[in-house]
Amino acid sequence: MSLGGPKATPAPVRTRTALAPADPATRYGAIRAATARLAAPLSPEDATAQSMPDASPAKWHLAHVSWFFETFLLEPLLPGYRPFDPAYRSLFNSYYNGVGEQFARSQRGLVTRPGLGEVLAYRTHVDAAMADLLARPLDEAAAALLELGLAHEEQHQELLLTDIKHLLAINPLRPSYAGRWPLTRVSPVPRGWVAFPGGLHAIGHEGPGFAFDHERPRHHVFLQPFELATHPVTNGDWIGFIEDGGYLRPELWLSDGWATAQAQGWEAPLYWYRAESGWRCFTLHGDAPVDPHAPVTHVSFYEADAFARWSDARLPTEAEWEVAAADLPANGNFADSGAFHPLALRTPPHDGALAQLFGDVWEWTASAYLPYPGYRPAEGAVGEYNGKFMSGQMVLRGGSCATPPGHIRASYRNFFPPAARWQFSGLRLARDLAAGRASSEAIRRPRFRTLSAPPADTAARLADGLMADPPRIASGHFYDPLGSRLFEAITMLDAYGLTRAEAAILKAHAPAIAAEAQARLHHDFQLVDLGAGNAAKAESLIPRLKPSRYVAVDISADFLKGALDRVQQAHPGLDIVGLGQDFADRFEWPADLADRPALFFYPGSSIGNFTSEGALHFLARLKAAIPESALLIGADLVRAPADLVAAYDDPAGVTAAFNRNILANVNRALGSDFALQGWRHVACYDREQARIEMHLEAIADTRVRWPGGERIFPAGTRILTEISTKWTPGRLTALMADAGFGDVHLWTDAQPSFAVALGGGWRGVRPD
Ligand code: AVI
Repeated sequence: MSLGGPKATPAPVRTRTALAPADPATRYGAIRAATARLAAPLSPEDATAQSMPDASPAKWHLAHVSWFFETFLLEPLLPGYRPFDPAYRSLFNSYYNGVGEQFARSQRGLVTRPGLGEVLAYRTHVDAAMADLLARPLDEAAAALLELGLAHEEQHQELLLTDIKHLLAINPLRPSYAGRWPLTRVSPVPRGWVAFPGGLHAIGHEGPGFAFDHERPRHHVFLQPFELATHPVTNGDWIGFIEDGGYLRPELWLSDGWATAQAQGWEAPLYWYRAESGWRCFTLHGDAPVDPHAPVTHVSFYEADAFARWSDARLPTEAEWEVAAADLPANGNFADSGAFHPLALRTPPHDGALAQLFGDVWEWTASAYLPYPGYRPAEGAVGEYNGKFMSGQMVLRGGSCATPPGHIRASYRNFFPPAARWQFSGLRLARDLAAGRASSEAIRRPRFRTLSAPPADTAARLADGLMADPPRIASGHFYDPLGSRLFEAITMLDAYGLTRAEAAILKAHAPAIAAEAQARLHHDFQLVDLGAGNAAKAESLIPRLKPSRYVAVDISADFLKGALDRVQQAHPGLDIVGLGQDFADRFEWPADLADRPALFFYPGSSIGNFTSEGALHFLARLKAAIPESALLIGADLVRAPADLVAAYDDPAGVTAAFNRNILANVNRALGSDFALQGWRHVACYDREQARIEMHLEAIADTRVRWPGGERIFPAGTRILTEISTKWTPGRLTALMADAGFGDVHLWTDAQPSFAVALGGGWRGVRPD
């Protein structure tokens, strides 16, 4: 079998190399003492119970590793050795048919005698005899068996931790195995990609030093060019998967995985639960919040595979993983850190480097656990160690926070069935790289997702609006594909100068705006384009602002696809996300995208389409979603009413068509029977409220029906479809400050007809 476990010293060390090679007796003593330290916090009751057939009681682990030395070294090699208790030969035999009978694995927790004290005495007995044996010269075969026994004990150290975690997690008191681990804030590190060339590579163990039989022989594999993510998938990434219905969408899953997820009711990693304050989980330090920046763990191969598909990526093969790891020191967060939990990456890896390859979490690979070409199990019963498990299991690489330091190496192969979740198992993404491409930058693709309001809710709210006095339709319903095209046409009308005025300001003041934005944000920030449409406005900003991520938000992710492909071509290294969301109606921000400060970009005076309370509420929600954010906003200014009305009532009738199209969208969403030609477009200016109002006026008495309701609109009845507030610099500045985007800097055109304002960021929240 394959696995690892820790040496429990409490210092929070992040790098540790292998135990220095020492004489066999010293090495034996150190590893046995490490096991005893790991078991020390456990009561006899803790050590006896078994939580499931896959997990063994700590007492059994303590005894079985001693049994291994007794059976394979002491009995055959130490003259006169007397077993501690001959009955232990089958009681603590795990799966070695060559040794004889085995006690049922699923009933190990029912063995109350021998008690923990007797098992510890058994260990002492074996240690004394091993001291005798190790005082004599060992031949090569005996030395190899000793190394195997030590590696075996280290594997059970890891199992002892994962099995006790599974047991304690069942207890509603959520007891802690070890004292609390201090939670520290880290700066999130964005995922990057590291490219590897295709061609012939060698993998497998060769040369001196211990390795399990299944790591041999070293052999050649042919790989296509590929790239690996700089670090493992994080909890924040995983929350994004959950929120996007990852556990509810069979198309993301392998058939067996989907069946298992359904049968076992998976909706999050093992040990997670949803609390009012957010996701929490059970750790070896007891109950804790899920750290969004730490690697996700306790996911099965099936979940890892579904996540990779959702991410438009895949799991690496074990050969790809080993090629990437081959020259790296096996340092990381192993069991000696005392964390017993994966930790967030603190600093970004330098260019071209992979982080957290060793330690933290075992990384599932896409590779089935199979023999390497030319593999031969060892002779005798120890030949049962690995080879007979080469069916129905998947390979994991890299070790975990429960693996003892020095136990792991680049060629190390761990394996578990694809549904197993109780190990510290996570994943790192991989992608194919087109031949000849030197880096991933060239083939990055935008990612898309949709956060939609439940349709029943939408219909109910539409019906309420139609029954209200005066009746109204929320202006979000303008923007189906035709509505978006009509709006684009509006922006080109002579009378509608707003879009051009804004573009001119953004262009004329681009260096100053970029300097202001950069002064207010961490160098690693995301540009969040609210109402991105064709992304043209953001495209002019990106080269100057240099965000690390561009998130385009619009009512439908589908509208964004063409535009974002174009932006990606122009900026191959940029992380691009298209988010479909009616954000003006209900703004939500995915947790995995809250990993870095944001510059919210809300151009086009769309803020005017809210009521004044609505505008404040919306901007305040942006601020609350990402407190370290800044806001770059465009606002149409108050000017002569006749000019304003002309902008919303063009002689060509484009705005009228745009307005009437809302009825077609309502018919689709509500199932109503509005006849579009029965309604007249009206635009007027309310001086008191400084706002344009658009209405649709019934030309004649009109009855409109929808499932569950109807209303007669007498001729002349107006349905309010949009308000478009006009601003003064003072009112805009006050709104921004009230929402938390203070310290406002404002630019206008000469007339002035339009203002672009920037507020917030760390300068905006600094106390004066
Ligand atoms: C999207 N929004 C800012 C436009 C506006 O001017 O209020 C919508 C619009 N309605 C008619 N023309 C343009």
